[in-house]
Amino acid sequence: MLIKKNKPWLIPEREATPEAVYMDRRRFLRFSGALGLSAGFLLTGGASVSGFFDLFSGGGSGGGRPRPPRTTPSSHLYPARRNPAYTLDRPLTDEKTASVYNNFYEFSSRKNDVWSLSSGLITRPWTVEITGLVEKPRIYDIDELTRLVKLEERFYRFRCVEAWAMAVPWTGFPMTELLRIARPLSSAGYVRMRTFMNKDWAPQQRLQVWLPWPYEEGLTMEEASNELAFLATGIYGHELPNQHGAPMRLVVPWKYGFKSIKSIVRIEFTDARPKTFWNTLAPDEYDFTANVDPSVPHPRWSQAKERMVDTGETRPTIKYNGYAEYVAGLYGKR
Ligand SMILES: Nc1nc2c(c(=O)[nH]1)N[C@H]1C(S)=C(S)[C@@H](COP(=O)(O)O)O[C@H]1N2
Ligand SMILES: [Mo]
Repeated sequence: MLIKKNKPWLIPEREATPEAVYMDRRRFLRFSGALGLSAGFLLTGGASVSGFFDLFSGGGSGGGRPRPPRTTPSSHLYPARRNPAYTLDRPLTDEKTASVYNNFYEFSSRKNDVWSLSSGLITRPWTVEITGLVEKPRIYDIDELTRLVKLEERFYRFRCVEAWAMAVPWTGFPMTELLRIARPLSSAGYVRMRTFMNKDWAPQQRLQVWLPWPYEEGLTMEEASNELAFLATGIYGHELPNQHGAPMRLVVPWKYGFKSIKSIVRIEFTDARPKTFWNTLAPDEYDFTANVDPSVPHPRWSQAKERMVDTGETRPTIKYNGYAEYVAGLYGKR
């Protein structure tokens, strides 16, 4: 058949620039299954596979497409079983919109530039250090860590402090699983999480020297122990693409998006409240707790409403982003 004879996946590197390529992994897997291609072929990863898919997608060189997730030793874990306990009152956000509208200041402060500029992030090998006040401090390889847990898919609302919102199918595991593995001591009051520091990958860590790199975020132990706190390794049924915080990021859906730190390299249990990136920069605008609350305006704008990023539809903001039944108890009567 034509496809095999012409080996279209062997297209020249220059025709498979990350910027030009978008791979819908599910569709690709269907095609590869039909062609009898093996996991070994998939593991060759990168440009050749993407280029191959491109020929079927009708996509190709029309810029402005997100970079595909690379194939990794954990790719076969996707799509994971969906946990039906977490449902939504709104349709899922269109993947193409979500993947080109990102906050990831290490790469750019312009949302629609992040997906292309984050191609410099190298996510294998990748280690996550568990340290501080724990019984089992250890450095885990990311693929080792995901094998110690059971990945699941959850649909969550997501609300940025800038008043835009999404509805996202994340794949990952609850933070409580990490606590089970690490066994924090009773003296631990907080979890501090840190993003990579690498000026070769992330131009803004080199250029914006006044920012408090590396990006750090934190939760109280009570918050980290809540069933909603989630460590995401995937999105839309495949691994996280770089712009969403590969290979692992936090998702705390009752808090403003800046709490949901991306590309985590270190998780430390501590007895002191951690200094965090946005809170250090502008404490009056971004507080440590940062729970979604329509009645507390940002100093420069209202939080009463939110705008869905794909449809532009406006909805009223809901306290705790709609998750009061899970988390209101953490905060008493506030
Ligand atoms: N390391 C790091 N994590 C980060 C950010 C960042 O700039 N750097 N931005 C935060 C903000 S403000 C938001 S709204 C979300 C955006 O996540 P998304 O791009 O996957 O939608 O990531 C959060 N995590
Ligand atoms: Mo945000």
